Amino acid sequence: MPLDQMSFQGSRLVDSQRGMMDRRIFSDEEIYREELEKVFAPSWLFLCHETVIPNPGDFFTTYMAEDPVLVTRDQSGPSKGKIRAFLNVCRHRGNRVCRADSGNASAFVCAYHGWTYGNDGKLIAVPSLREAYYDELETGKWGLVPVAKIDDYKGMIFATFNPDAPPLLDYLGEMTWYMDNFFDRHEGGIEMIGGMHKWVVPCNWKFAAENFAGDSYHVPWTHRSAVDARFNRPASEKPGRLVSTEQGHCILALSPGETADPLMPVLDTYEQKHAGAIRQRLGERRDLVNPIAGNIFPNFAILRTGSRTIRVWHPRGPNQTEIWSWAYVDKSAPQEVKDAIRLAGSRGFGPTGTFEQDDMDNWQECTATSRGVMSRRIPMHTAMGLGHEGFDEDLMAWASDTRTSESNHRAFYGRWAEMMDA
Ligand code: UNU
Ligand code: FES
Ligand code: FE
Repeated sequence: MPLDQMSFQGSRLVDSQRGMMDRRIFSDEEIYREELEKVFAPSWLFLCHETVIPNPGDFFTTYMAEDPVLVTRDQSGPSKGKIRAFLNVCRHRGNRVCRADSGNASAFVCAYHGWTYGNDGKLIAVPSLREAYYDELETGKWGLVPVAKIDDYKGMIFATFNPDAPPLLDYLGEMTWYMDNFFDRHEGGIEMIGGMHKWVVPCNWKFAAENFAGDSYHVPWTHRSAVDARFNRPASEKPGRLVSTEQGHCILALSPGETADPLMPVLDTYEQKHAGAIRQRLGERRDLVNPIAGNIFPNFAILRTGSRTIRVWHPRGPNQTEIWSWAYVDKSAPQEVKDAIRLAGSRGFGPTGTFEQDDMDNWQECTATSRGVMSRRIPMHTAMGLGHEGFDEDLMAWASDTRTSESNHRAFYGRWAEMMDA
């Protein structure tokens, strides 16, 4: 049955006032295509942390939604060290130019016919330029296509293909303080642990995003077996908060002093030792909330419980998500703390992790059931805590009374609907 045009409107699909949602947004191909255009293309998207490409000439390949992207650092000249990003698409027949995950290179040679690009994106060599193109190809016009804007917030590199996008700092808005709770707790910030995990899950990307945005509710239930096996401590008793900003960014916070770290004494000792200094660095708001998870709209998630991980939910059709996940550590942490976090990261939130498996199983079934003609007609219930939330002047954001709420789900889908309507 074809959908009528009106039903594409985000506000028809998502009723964030009543907390009801149309489940076709998780399975419909047309809605998915619209989402790539209206949600992903206008947004700032996360590329990588600067420590992934520390040296001149370093590169990293990723995706912005379905578009392959090459991130480079200028090798020499006055702009040495400058970070750029391009569509990783050959201007000739459209082959994906750089196939390596990361490395160091002064030029990129297309595997198909050999068009060659400098790491500043310029087209610098074309086989048979004279014999076949009669020297008439305007090579200056056929460099790799750069992103419209690229910037970083404390080493987290973002880019957008939208020339009209607001500056990154405005796009992140109040979320920067919440991000500092993950990435700027100590002098020197963070660094990535080398290597990363990539895996494909048969789920819609929004199930992963809403979970990290604020699904505190699932933790004691979905992850009960992992807690029983003492991979993690039981959920804390204190209420916590869910926090969301007008741009659709979301944070799940415990109450101050609470921890959701795995049962590893070395981590407890480290966190206790630095709690005072962190409070001083981050300021008074730390007395109100202790952020542990979040989703930067649309598809960049951060977590500091169980492990320290950041991840991108790359959409791959309505029914598939490619998860790219890194572990990170405070740069200044002692080696034994870094080792503990690496271990906790793969054990809990790697693709075979005790927590990750529980989550993926649920997300894929939520996705699969939204394909049934009958089952997709049932609205999705997103009404937990309605009316027990509001703008909080101290938190500078919309916040629920307790963290067991769906106020962040409503904020995330509310923003999604707003962009689909634009
Ligand atoms: O288990 C999770 N995916 C999770 C845990 C998400 C957010 C907060 C805590
Ligand atoms: Fe939440 Fe069933 S109890 S999906
Ligand atoms: Fe989970």
